[in-house]
Amino acid sequence: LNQKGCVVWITGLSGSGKSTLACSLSRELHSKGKLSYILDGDNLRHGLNKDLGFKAEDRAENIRRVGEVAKLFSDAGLICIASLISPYRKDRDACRAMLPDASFIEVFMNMPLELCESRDAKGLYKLARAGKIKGFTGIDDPYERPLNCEIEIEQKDGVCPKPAALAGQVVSYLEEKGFL
Ligand code: GGZ
Repeated sequence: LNQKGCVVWITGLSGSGKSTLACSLSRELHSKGKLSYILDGDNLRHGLNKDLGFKAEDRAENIRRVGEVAKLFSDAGLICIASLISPYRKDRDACRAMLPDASFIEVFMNMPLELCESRDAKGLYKLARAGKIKGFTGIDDPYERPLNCEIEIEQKDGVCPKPAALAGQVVSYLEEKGFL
């Protein structure tokens, strides 16, 4: 196996398309014969992290654990795709610091809150607006934008790029950096 592992860390608001990009990227890597593994915040909260809530300390612990697991996958030579809101810069930077230079690739889903809220697949924004969920990221809890991420995903002319195109963008980056 001559695969150099790395962590693609996707951060952004709920509904910004993190999980969709993670799936699309994983599929694209699979089709290239590359092993990847998705660590999805929402899924892990049913198992490994089911003891954690959404207070700042709980989110920090959530991100720390996922960072440690991502590091294990990366050490094993896989491309680990972590998809978590990870709203605090210091928590994301702590994960970055765990990994060898250049092998932590931060992808920022820079989507407007209004767009994320308008999607509201699970109706959580609606509940947050009604005060039925307290401390919801983007509503009454902070999201700290990355200051120097490797890849930033934005809308172009009010249109969100297609997941396959976004996955292609990440794949190109990974090729350029010698991870593929
Ligand atoms: C943010 C919340 C909250 C609060 C429940 N704030 O869009 P989803 O539903 O499927 O994914 C969100 C998920 C966030 O988990 P993470 O592990 O990614 O968060 S963090 O990185 O901040 O630890 C959302 C749901 O959980 N959810 N309550 N208060 N998102």
